[in-house]
Amino acid sequence: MTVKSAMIETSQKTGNFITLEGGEGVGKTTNMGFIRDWLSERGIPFVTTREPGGTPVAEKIRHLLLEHHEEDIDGTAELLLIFAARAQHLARVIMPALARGTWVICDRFTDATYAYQGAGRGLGLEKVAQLESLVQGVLRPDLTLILDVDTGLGLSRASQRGQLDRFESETHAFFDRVRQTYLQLARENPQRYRVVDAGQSLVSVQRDISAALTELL
Ligand code: Z5A
Repeated sequence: MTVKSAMIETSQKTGNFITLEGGEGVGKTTNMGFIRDWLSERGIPFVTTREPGGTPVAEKIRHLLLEHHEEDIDGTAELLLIFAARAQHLARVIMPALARGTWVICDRFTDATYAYQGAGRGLGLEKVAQLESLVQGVLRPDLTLILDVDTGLGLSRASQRGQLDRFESETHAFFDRVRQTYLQLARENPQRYRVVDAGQSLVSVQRDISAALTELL
């Protein structure tokens, strides 16, 4: 595949593209179920998917990224693996769905790369922006829901799930940088992002998600 053919033809996009973001234990998986029900009740055609992953090949890259290795994974290698998985996911799942008018709800997307690799790993936001342009062209989500919770509370929710993967084993300071970067992205582009206080009760979180989705209709 040439670099040019990997670029996204956004002129073919008609469905809405919604991404769900946030640090550890913010409740993305829990609230994905709510979003599915919300769309089904309104008869809106949709697919749900996730990153890294979303296709068989991209899921293999996810496995490589999340598992522990004896050899340290270099930060730039990690960044490129994430965008390799994303290119595959865009070409095989996201763009075809949007082109046929299906909404795509994705558990994490490029904002996670800004937050985790750009800030968490300290690679810098500019490198992420360069790869974002290369892989996505001008495609950006129509709506990004950032589930925001105090870092300590998120980590304590996540820690109840047992064995920690390669990211979950990071420090509190790492996850603070992740959180602050998400909030910075939201401040810089308030049209696209909605920050939801994920420290509230689930009912209140879902009321806020519902309000943000309604704005898209
Ligand atoms: N990653 C990256 O580095 N760069 C990238 O570009 C991308 C990803 C795309 C995998 O992501 C890792 O990939 C991720 C970043 C990296 N690493 N980490 N760590 P993931 O999304 O699959 O993994 P995750 O972030 O760990 O998500 P998760 O494990 O699925 O957590 P969650 O979905 O946000 O939370 P949850 O499972 O729905 O909820 C956690 C618990 O809290 C659960 O017991 C709930 O019942 C409870 N909960 C949820 N909401 C509430 C409220 N409101 N009140 C009380 N309790 C609640």
